Amino acid sequence: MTPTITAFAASPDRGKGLARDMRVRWALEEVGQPYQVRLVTFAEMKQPAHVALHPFGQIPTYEEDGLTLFESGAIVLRLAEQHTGLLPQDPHARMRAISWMFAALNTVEPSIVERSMAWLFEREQPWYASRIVMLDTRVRQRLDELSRRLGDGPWLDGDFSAGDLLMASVLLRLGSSGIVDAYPNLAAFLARATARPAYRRAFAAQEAVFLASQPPAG
Ligand code: GTB
Repeated sequence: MTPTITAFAASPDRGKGLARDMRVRWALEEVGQPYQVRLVTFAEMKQPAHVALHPFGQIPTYEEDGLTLFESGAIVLRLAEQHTGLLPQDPHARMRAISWMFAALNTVEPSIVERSMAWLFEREQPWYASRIVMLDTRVRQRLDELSRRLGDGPWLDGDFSAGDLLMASVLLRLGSSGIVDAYPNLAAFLARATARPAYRRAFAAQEAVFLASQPPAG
């Protein structure tokens, strides 16, 4: 059965690939698994039919042969377990790659999300200028550590894995902040990750949703 994922009918990022369906699309493309997408509005996400799939009324969800999943990390893990290419076969290397998946989502992403939320919802506040300095410091602390560990390696631990996929997805959320550019090895890591054909296909697919929603030019 072809799996179905959910994604924003109108992503607030206007096709920049920052919403969390993008990492699932990318994983699907990496393993060569065709998929369908059901687009949902913000209102539909809060309706019982969607909440039955996702307890927090969010995207992405994943449905496949009677299995319903939420949480982008769990979905990527399912795909990586089910197919070859995203996790090493060696048991120790496999668990190290899974550690990087958790590190991306639990250790690196929270400070990046907090910074994005402040920029989105608090930038008109009088205290924003001092808060963003503090949030940037927290993000940089993680990037310092990550950059040190990555060193000159192409990927975080051996071959490209689901850990790299999630870490790159998380770092991409820093977007035009310029923060990643201060770390040449992390910038190169992102360039390598986003040059992968699977990433490009996933990006184009989610961007097409935004482009289709735009009125014809002229
Ligand atoms: N931990 C969950 C996961 O990893 O799957 C988090 C899921 C989540 O936050 N989903 C968001 C959502 O459904 C979309 S990705 N939000 C709607 C709601 O909560 O009502 C977060 C996101 C949204 C927009 C941008 N953007 O515009 O740049 C980036 C990321």
